[in-house]
Amino acid sequence: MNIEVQAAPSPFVFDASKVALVIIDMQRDFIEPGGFGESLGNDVTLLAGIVPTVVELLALARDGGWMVVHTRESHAPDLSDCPPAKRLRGAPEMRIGEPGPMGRILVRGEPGNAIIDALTPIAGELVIDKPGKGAFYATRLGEELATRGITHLIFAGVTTEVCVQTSMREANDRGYDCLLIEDATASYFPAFKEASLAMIRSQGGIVGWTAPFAALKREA
Ligand code: C5J
Repeated sequence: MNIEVQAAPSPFVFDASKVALVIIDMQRDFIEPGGFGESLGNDVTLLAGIVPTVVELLALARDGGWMVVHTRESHAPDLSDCPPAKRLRGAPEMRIGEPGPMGRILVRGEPGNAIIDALTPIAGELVIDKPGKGAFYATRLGEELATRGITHLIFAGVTTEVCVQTSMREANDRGYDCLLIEDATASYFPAFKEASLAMIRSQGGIVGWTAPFAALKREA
């Protein structure tokens, strides 16, 4: 069944049997007070503010029987998947693998690396641990989507201009039509979020489409 969403820069049309919801990095360390994100001086309420909308979006996807993908930005405990160029950024005590307020920073299995309780994946949903900002780099996501015949991706999560935008650009280059839900994504820097949304839908949708959750909910 085709669903047509009033999106920008034009309607986004998808077949519900060929769509996946991709929720990027809704992890405790980025979103919860007392986590790594806040320890860097960020206002995490900006990210926490989208949680109710992402919860509703996830419920809609589950009700519709869509494929659901959750990603986590994470590294192996021995950091073998973390290139020095990534590990050596920022203040030494705040680097990947160092002890953070919720366990070792961005290390798989640590408390802060978990997806927040409100969005805990359920059986049948795909969880992708990604060592990069993009969800396709060094992961099996491409193969998993191809196996299921997915052609369209609906994105949500954090942060808009980093892991969400990178993943959407990777997907766009791989031939997926991508819709970003405007009120289901956030940044610590609101101006960066707005710029990312504008960039994505510029020039006829050079990276993809954007729409508020209400526009999707009306049709799906
Ligand atoms: C994500 C980051 N998830 N901002 N990571 O966007 O470093």
